[in-house]
Amino acid sequence: MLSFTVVSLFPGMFSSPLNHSILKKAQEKGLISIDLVDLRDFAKDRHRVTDDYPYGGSHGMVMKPEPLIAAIEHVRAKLHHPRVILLSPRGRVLTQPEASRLAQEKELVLICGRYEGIDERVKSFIDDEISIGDYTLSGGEVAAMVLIDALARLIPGVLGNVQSLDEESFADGLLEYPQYTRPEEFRGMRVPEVLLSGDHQRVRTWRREISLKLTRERRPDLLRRARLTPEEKQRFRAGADLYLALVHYPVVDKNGHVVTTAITNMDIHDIARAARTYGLTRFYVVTPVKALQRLALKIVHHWEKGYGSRYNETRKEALSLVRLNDTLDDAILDVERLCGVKPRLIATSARPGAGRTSFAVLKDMLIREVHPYLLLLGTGWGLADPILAQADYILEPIEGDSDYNHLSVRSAAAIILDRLMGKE
Ligand code: 9D3
Repeated sequence: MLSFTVVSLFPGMFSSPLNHSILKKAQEKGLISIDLVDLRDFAKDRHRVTDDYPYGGSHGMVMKPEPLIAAIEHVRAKLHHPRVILLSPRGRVLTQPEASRLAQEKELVLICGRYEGIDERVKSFIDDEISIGDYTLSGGEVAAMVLIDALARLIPGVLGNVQSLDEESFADGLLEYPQYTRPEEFRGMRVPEVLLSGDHQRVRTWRREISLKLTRERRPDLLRRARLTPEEKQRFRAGADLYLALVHYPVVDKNGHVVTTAITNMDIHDIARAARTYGLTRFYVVTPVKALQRLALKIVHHWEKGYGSRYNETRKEALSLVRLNDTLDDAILDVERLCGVKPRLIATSARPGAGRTSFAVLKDMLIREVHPYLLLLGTGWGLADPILAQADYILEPIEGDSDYNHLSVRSAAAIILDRLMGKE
């Protein structure tokens, strides 16, 4: 039995979500209980005020401490050893492991804030602060409902025996495989043959494979923490931390002037195939020129969705890594969105210079550090100075034993990827 006590200015918001389906049944079965406490009842002044202007001035209002503390003390006195949680954008972000831990508790008190925040002194009366993610809500109520829902389904008996399955699929940390039900054919789309085969081993293998691919593509951050077999690690985890960007602006021409270069078909194809070969999951093509973006999209679309996808499956697999971006910052943001942290930038340059990082040192970092890196390749005569200045590392140049040093960006990409990600 897990008892929730919710303190809120809007207890009425909870009635509908808590009185349907699983949460309703869980309460009926006595597996969870939810008590709603109206914060307004603890505002003891004549006008029952719960908010006030912020000291120091700013927009919006702040929740006064007195009613909140009165409510917390009231519910603490009625319970045994509750854990008092404030729902707050500043809290630890709720995850499945965090939900599992909290579901072990017997009594949870959930404090829902409103307005622009609560008086800081209330924090010393609470045990924990939880957020449900990096976006802004209007108050803690919806977050409290999310928390209740996530915890309730972990209480034995709430889901019946499907429970174990639910935990299992999250426990290995992968995204779920696609599901189908009848009919076998819907508007020309057939249920994959393997699911009709009755061969359970084949079904398991197929589902696992799709989960792994989907996770690599959409949530590489999960993949790094997922439980994989050694063989799966080899195939899916290697290289998940290196990303590649081919920059068409700002780069320099042979006179050192900053220019925008044109996209070339062959660069996109060859570098995408190299990226896929070395286990990368994204290849960003950066150009501010919309017409060139459209051209590149046409190429990618032909091979991904059009005739080319049927003509050449492996080409399709490589080009699925390609993403088009207006600016390098957009590519950086996309890596950050995927991984949860900003990538470190590795610039490349054909010119030697002070403070260049060697391939050996960088390779070592890539193996050791659980952190994304974005490798920047310049077209034309190379990346412009502002980008070199922005980079965390500048890779040493590739040099042959000659006085000629004019590799194409495609060749350089392949050599760099092999030196950083290739098997010995
Ligand atoms: C000016 C800064 N704002 C913080 C992002 C002020 C602010 C906005 C909205 C403070 C609180 C709120 C209300 N949000 C919650 O109470 C809340 C919340 C959320 O907004 N996002 C994710 N999880 C949560 S848990 C509680």
